[in-house]
Amino acid sequence: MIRLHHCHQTRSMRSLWLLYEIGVDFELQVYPFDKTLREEPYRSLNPTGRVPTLEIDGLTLTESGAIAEYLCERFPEAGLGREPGHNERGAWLNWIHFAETISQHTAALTQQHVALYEDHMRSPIVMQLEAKRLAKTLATVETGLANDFLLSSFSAADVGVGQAVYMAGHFVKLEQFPKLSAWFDRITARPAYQKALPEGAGLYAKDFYPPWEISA
Ligand SMILES: N[C@@H](CCC(=O)N[C@@H](CS)C(=O)NCC(=O)O)C(=O)O
Repeated sequence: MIRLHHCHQTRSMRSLWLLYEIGVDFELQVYPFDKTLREEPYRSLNPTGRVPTLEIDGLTLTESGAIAEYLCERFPEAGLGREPGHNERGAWLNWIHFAETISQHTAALTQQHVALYEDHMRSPIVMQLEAKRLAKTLATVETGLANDFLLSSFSAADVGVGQAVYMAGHFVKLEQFPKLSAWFDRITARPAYQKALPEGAGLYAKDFYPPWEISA
């Protein structure tokens, strides 16, 4: 049994997209992005109260990078991993975990723009700084894109970084990065990505949150 615990438009979308790419059967448990994650029964499963959580092979995995590595090793026939000894192994691992470098800034911006809903709680300086630092991570993707994909062919690295860029696009305009934008359009046209999108409301009420604005 494989069971993914998921909230729409969060890092667990990375694991969901990857499971759809692999094409394996799994159960999906969707939660609202609220205190439900910090209460029972979810708290017993993931005491930190975060998503994703993946139950697989009697294990409980709670880190999206570890989940990507585990799933690619467990289902090598999907061809989305790069096994030890492969000439792209190091680059694959680095991109898988670079998704988190992107997402730490998106998480800070989500806290500022979405979670802290009263203006006096927010900091324009933090918003601007985090948006600049987020843009810098996207510039790294822009320069790292030598091919149609992050590596010589589509892999879990595109899923992890692609999902991080999807969230980042709520705070930084992607159009300023032409190679990244073309790659993002390419990978998000995939049916597995489309299936991982929320049907209704997700975490973000708006498509874009300008960093310099405090809402009225
Ligand atoms: N390093 C973890 C981070 C997981 C994480 O922080 N997820 C966020 C959603 S994007 C979350 O569940 N936040 C809930 C909270 O902070 O209360 C991973 O990559 O899976």
